Amino acid sequence: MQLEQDLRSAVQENQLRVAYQPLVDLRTNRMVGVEGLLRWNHPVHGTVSPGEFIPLAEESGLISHIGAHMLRTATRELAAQRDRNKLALQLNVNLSAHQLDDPRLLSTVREALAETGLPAHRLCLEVTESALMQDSAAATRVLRALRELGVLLAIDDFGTGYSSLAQLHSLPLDSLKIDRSFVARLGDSKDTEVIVTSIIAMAQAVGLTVVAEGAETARQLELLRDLGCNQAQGFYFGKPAPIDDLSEAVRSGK
Ligand code: G
Ligand code: G
Ligand code: MN
Ligand code: NA
Repeated sequence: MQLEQDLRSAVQENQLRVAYQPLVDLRTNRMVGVEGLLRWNHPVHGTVSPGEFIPLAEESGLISHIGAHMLRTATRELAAQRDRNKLALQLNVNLSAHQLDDPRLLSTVREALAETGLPAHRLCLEVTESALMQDSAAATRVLRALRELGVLLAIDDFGTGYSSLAQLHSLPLDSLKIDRSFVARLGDSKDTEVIVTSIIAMAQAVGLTVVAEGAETARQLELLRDLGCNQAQGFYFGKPAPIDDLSEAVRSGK
């Protein structure tokens, strides 16, 4: 398949870039971190979404190569940003289910940190609920090993799968990201507000930092703040953008 061929050369040709989206602390209104999101500038098709090419990378076995490239690029860019602007931001990077199965993952993470000097506790790896549920015993082992490197771990898209917080409690997690489908309905649906309230309460009771994804309106942020949500991310604060746009990307919430 042509797109798969193209993906093989994309890393070499430097067509894969990382866009960064701010993570904002809801008490201080300050940017505390960024999530790095892959972007592919395809020479013919233009920007191809990771929603399209990550599955392709997984099917073709290119994911560990691309994942390593992503980690190296994002840690390098963030470490440079840190030196330039004296900003000690957290960097979040997504991992797919296949990457959790990859025996090279640990050394890839260790090397990216060593090469760039980014402190381990500034890197947060995001895994989805569904990735964890595929083989939870194996996933738990990998997460524990990553935790031993000193990196933080987040569960992403929470609420879209079928895991319970009781199951999550046995995993070495630091934060929980509420899926944006819930945030989108905040303010319109009382049921959603009840669900989000209980997710926040349960997650915080087991010591997790709670992050709301996909916050687009001041109203949603006001509700999230009232519910005690710790951090938020979304178009309201900024769209994913190149690293150099970061300082301008954040608009303070009310
Ligand atoms: O940025 P966008 O909304 O297009 O992302 C679509 C999906 O691709 C999201 O689920 C996001 O988590 C995923 N994604 C973005 N960057 C990466 C990456 O570097 N690795 C993996 N595994 N998934 C990514
Ligand atoms: O699955 P994950 O949460 O990693 O995916 C992140 C994706 O969510 C990115 O592709 C990003 O473009 C998208 N995203 C970030 N903020 C918003 C938002 O406020 N609204 C919507 N609709 N999508 C968002
Ligand atoms: Mn994510
Ligand atoms: Na998510």
